[in-house]
Order: sequence, then structure tokens, then C-alpha cells
Amino acid sequence: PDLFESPDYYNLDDLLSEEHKLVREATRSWVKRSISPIIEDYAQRSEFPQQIISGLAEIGAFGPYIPVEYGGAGLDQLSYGLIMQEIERGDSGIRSTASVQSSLVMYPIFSYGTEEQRKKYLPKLAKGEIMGCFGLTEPNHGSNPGGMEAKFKDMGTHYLLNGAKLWISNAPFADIAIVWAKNEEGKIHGLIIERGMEGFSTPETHNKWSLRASATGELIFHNVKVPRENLLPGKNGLGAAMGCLDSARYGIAWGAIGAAMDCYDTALRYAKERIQFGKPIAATQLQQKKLAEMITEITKAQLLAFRLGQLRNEGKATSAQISMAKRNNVEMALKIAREARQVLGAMGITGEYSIMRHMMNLESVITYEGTHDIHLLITGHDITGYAAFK
Ligand code: TGC
Ligand code: FAD
Repeated sequence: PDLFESPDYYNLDDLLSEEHKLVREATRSWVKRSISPIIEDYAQRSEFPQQIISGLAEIGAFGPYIPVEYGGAGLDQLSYGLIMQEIERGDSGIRSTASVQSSLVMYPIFSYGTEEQRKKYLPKLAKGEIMGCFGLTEPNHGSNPGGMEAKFKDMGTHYLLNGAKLWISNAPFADIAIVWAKNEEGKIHGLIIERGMEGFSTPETHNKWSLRASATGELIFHNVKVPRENLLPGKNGLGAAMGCLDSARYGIAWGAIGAAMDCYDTALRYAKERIQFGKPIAATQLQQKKLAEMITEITKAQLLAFRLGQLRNEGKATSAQISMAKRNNVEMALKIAREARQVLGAMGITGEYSIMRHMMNLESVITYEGTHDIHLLITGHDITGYAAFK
């Protein structure tokens, strides 16, 4: 990993500012120092490396675009994307932790919270002193979160919350959870739930073959008394939850490029060194086809993500544009991981190289934050006007 050079076939660096490059470099060197040496071991043991939380906070991975006055790094959307790219070059599970904390916990508190909520939670979340998770998916409602069954009742002095969320990243250790539930009128609201509230538990989900270095769990609410001041008042309806997803999906469109770059870089180096039939396998047409297609797809994905970042900076990116980039770039990364693994032959299935871990991780990435199918249907809806998922 020390030799890693970022593929930049179309001189995208010319379009980045000095700040973008500094942010990327700082993240890259932290990933090399703190993630690359330990990640395989944690993934094999299926454990989240808790000790990296302070490092993630130091490089500004928690709330990169949240204003400095609330503890964020005050960076633009391109910097956010580059940070996600570099973290996912290390591991998609670690990027998930940063995505959830930034886009699914800090973003809703910043965008829909009161000034008191912002001041109470954001600086601590930015420093990693407290960690958050995001509960939208339920056992009976994944792609169709609008059908959610979690509900809360207004008891006058507080709300009473009941329901269950499943497949929640960071749930087993999170200090707070942003939870989406319906009120008595069936309107969806976001609530801030704190660990320790009576009737709230977070059992861990075991036996994953994917995102093994990320902790996943359930959120169970049994008559949980929630203080009225823990409701996010700024926006309600499914659109409030979806706004958070837009931010996370944008970050994933960049993150997937990082995983793809690492697979490509590993395969290219291996192909130049591995001798069969008296010559490097890189000198064979079949392996060149694989490698040439990989760099082509990475380059296209970079251009998509870069332009989307510009649109996000201008506040002009549509949800459908974000869906297209998330869908394209994650599939691109998964295909590259599968091809790159074959370039390494048997060595590709071992933990000596990162490729198989990326490949297994990306099976989650292509499913969470909207499945590959759902993002296609979002594009279909956008261009035809017909919502085929209904
Ligand atoms: P639909 O009727 O189309 O929309 C309901 C309301 O939501 C609004 N909306 C959006 N707003 C902002 N951004 C978006 N992307 C939005 N998509 C929809 C829409 O305008 C409408 O608002 P209003 O005011 O008119 O009511 O909704 P639907 O019920 O037909 O469902 C469609 C939809 C969009 C929910 C579905 O296509 C979808 O995206 N499903 C996927 C669910 C999903 O992505 N879940 C992710 C859970 S979180 C997660 O996976 C975290 S993993 C993190 C990690 O570890 O990195
Ligand atoms: P389903 O919705 O049951 O879909 C099953 C299959 O049917 C899919 O192939 C899907 O594409 C297809 N399908 C569904 N509807 C249609 C349709 N209308 N037309 C055609 N095909 C359709 N959620 C959170 O809220 N917070 C988290 O932090 C979080 N973290 C996650 C971490 C991991 C490791 C994983 C794997 C998931 C996580 N999720 C999280 C959940 C994730 O968002 C859901 O898994 C995802 O939205 C899909 O829901 P589902 O698994 O219930 O699949």
C-alpha cells in the first residue's frame, strides 16, 4: 500500500484546489498509517477497530462540510468526496462509520435540529466523543421505508416510542440514534434517541460475510420515553430522511472509487511482477483487457463524481443525479474487484491482498443506501414520470 499512486488518467488533479489535494493527502496518509496495517485482521475477526475513532475525527472525517462553529471541518463537497474516497480505499466498513456519523447523524441534526440540539450534539460528534447511528430500515420495510411501523405517541410531557429497526450500521456502540418513526397522524419524524433510555436496546447482528470490520445491529424500542426536546422539528415526512440519504449516497459514489482504485492498483502491480510462460502476465492481451477496462471505468466514475460534487457545491444536484452516480460507481467498483481478484489467481482469495475484502464489502454497498435496482427505478421515474416501484 505504501507505493499506492492514485490513478488520474484524465488529469483531474488540475481541477482540484490546493485545499482539496491537502485534504486528500492527509486522509491518504492517515489511512496508510492507521487502517491498512490493521484492517485485514479486524475484518477476519469480524470486529470494528474502536481505536481509530479519534483518528477519523482528527482528519475531519466526521462532518467535513458541517460549519466550523459546530465543530465540523467547514470544507466543501469535493473535499467530503475525496475524504470518503481515501477512507474506502482502506475499507468500505470504515467509510460507512464516517458516512453515517457525517451524513446520517450530523447532517439531520444540523439541517433539521434546533440551535440547542446543534450545540449539544454536533461538537461532540465531530470530535468522536459520541458516536451516532441512523435507523430507517425495519424488518418488514427496506426499500419501502414509507411503510415503516415504528411509531410514537404524544403523552404530553414526553413521547412514547415503539418499534424495531434492523441492519443499522454502528448500532452496537452508538451513543445516540437518529430514528425515523410515525406519529399518531402517520407523519414521519426524526427523533434523537440516547443510549441508556429505558426500553431501548441494540443487539448486534453476527455472521456477516461483508463489511466485517463494521458493527451492524438492531434498534429495539419498547415503550421508550423520549423527551419532547429530542424531536427534530425542522422537517418531517419521508423527504426528511431521504435528504440525509442524498448526502450519504453522494459520499458513497466517491467512496466506491477508492475501493476500485485499490483493486486496480493491486492488480496492475501484481500483473507486472507475476511471470508465467516466461513473461509478465501484464504482457498478455487478456490481462491488459481487464486492466485497460478497469482504468477506463475508474476514469468515467471519477468524472461523474467530480461533476456531481460541483453541482452539490452549487446546491443544484438532484436526487436522481445522485442515484445515478451511486448506482454506476458501486457497480463499477464491484466489477473491478471481481476482475482484479482473477488477475491475482489463487493469491486473490487470500487476506494477503485487499481485493477479496473489498469485493465482499461492496456486496453490502450495492444493497444499502438504496439497492442497485431501486436506483435504476429512481432514474426510470425521473426520465419517464412513472414510478415503477409503486
Ligand atoms: P416517494 O413518494 O417517491 O417520496 C416520498 C417523499 O420523499 C421525497 N423524496 C426525497 N427527498 C429528498 N431526497 C430524496 N432522494 C428523495 N426521494 C424521495 C419525495 O419528494 C416525497 O416528498 P413529499 O414531500 O412529496 O412527501 O416515496 P416512495 O414511498 O415511493 O419510496 C421511494 C423511495 C425514494 C423511498 C425509494 O425509492 C428508496 O429510495 N428506497 C431506498 C431506501 C433506502 O435507501 N434506505 C437506506 C437506509 S439507510 C442505509 O442504508 C445506511 S447504510 C450507511 C452506511 O453504512 O454507509
Ligand atoms: P428489500 O427491500 O426486501 O429488497 C429485496 C430485493 O428486492 C432487492 O434486490 C431489491 O432491489 C428488490 N426490490 C425491492 N423493491 C422492488 C421493486 N419495487 N421493484 C423491483 N425490485 C425491488 N439501513 C438503515 O436504516 N441504517 C443503516 O445504518 C443501515 N446500514 C446497513 C448496513 C449493512 C451492512 C446492510 C447490508 C444494510 C444496511 N441498511 C441500513 C439497510 C439497507 O438500507 C437495506 O438493506 C436496503 O435499503 C434494502 O432493503 P432490504 O434489505 O429490506 O431489501
